[in-house]
Amino acid sequence: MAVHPTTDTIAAIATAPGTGGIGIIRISGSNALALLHQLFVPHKPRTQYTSHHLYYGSVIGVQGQVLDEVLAVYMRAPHTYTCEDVVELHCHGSYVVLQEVLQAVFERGARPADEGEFTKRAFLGGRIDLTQAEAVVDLLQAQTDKSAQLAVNQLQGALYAELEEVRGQLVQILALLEVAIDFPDDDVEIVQHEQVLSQLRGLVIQPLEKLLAMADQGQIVREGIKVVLVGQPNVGKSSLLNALLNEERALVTAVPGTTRDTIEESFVIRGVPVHLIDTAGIRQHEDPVEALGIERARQKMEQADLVLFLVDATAGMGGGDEELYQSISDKPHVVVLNKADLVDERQVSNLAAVFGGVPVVAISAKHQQGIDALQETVYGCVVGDKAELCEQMNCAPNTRHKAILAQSLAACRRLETAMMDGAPVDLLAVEVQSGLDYLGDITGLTTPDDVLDLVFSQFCIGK
Ligand SMILES: Nc1nc2c(ncn2[C@@H]2O[C@H](COP(=O)(O)OP(=O)(O)OP(=O)(O)O)[C@@H](O)[C@H]2O)c(=O)[nH]1
Ligand SMILES: [Mg+2]
Repeated sequence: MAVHPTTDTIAAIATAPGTGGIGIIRISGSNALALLHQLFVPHKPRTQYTSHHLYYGSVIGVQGQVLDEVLAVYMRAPHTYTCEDVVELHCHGSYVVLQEVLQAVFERGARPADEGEFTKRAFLGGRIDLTQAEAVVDLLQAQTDKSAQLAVNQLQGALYAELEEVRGQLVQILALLEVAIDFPDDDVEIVQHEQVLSQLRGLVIQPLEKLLAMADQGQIVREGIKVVLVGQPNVGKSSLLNALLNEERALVTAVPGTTRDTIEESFVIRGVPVHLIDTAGIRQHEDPVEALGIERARQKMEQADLVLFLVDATAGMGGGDEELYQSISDKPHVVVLNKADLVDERQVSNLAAVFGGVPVVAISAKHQQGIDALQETVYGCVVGDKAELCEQMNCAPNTRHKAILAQSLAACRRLETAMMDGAPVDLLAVEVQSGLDYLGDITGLTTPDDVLDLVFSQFCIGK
């Protein structure tokens, strides 16, 4: 990201690229109002604009030509997105018009905004903390209701509040330790040794562990999981893809070797995006095209978060199945016994018994039977024993937060051990301070500039 003064006036198209009903140019900085006066001719002549009111009029180019008819709004600092004076021009949503209007703004002295610069100014202005700024990116990229909800909660300060709670506890512990350092001879027994330890465990270490678990679940909710359908030709992989998507997406025929290339589609199970990949049936084959498809299937198997291993229940585990199963059995997997409509229950349970301990679901992809149960099993594999956490989670720490949370937790665990070992008080204070500093890095209190640049470079221009 380029280094620019944070005080000059910036402008960008704030709406998505492409043609829309309207497109918005956003201008922020101390010159915004002056620019409005130069650029905009209101329909009813006026010399002043009331903050947060819309005005109808025209935007004019430097030669006085009308570029567009717009609605303009001036928002006076500090009650704006950036905490600075902001002007927005609601233009017609043509890319050409927006570019012309933006150019006219630049010609009057504003400069192009960097990625995320509006949000960065909101952060630097103290309106939001760094976790709230990051939530803006999550919100823009959310793929499901659930991930959007988590991002909104975080935008409203849910993660910040949790971190502040932990920070508050650490500050209290530090204060107690400092009393002991400052008055070593007094009877200020580090007294509340047991009490401090239990405060540390219950109100610092446990909440940090919970936040870390939320980061893992949050990543799943945000990014989803890769599920690969694997099996011999004709076991019904493409039929299952169609059943899960509820549409005839892949070709299904009775000819083994129908699917050659991989087919990727996404759907959602209980708020978790599932990226589902149908592959070529795996067998020894001479056909060079099919062989390429099989090679690709093996690559996808390697990258899978979860493999659905399909077996044709009418054929049972043949030689080819055994070998293929060996190759996926060390990955997280679910065994799917397909074509259960053609066999009786005893055959199903005999076959299921072969896979002791592994989740097995009997389905009929063709007749849409057992699909809900399969979805529940997949969800169970994804969330593991964290189902409750996943349901109650109110925010989702990202990978950056996760790495720092882990360091803060490590410092707190060192503190716990040092306290149990009766280490000197000043040493304990060092660990508390280190735990505190890490938390400050998450919220932006003490975050170095290069990390800030990295965070804001993930934004689009105009946000
Ligand atoms: N009776 C029954 N037939 C099924 C079921 N699932 C799939 N079939 C049939 O089995 C045949 C193969 O199905 P596909 O879905 O094409 O199988 P595939 O595993 O994708 O096969 P390849 O792409 O060749 O590897 C088709 O004739 C399907 O109609 C099922 O649950 N019950
Ligand atoms: Mg197929």
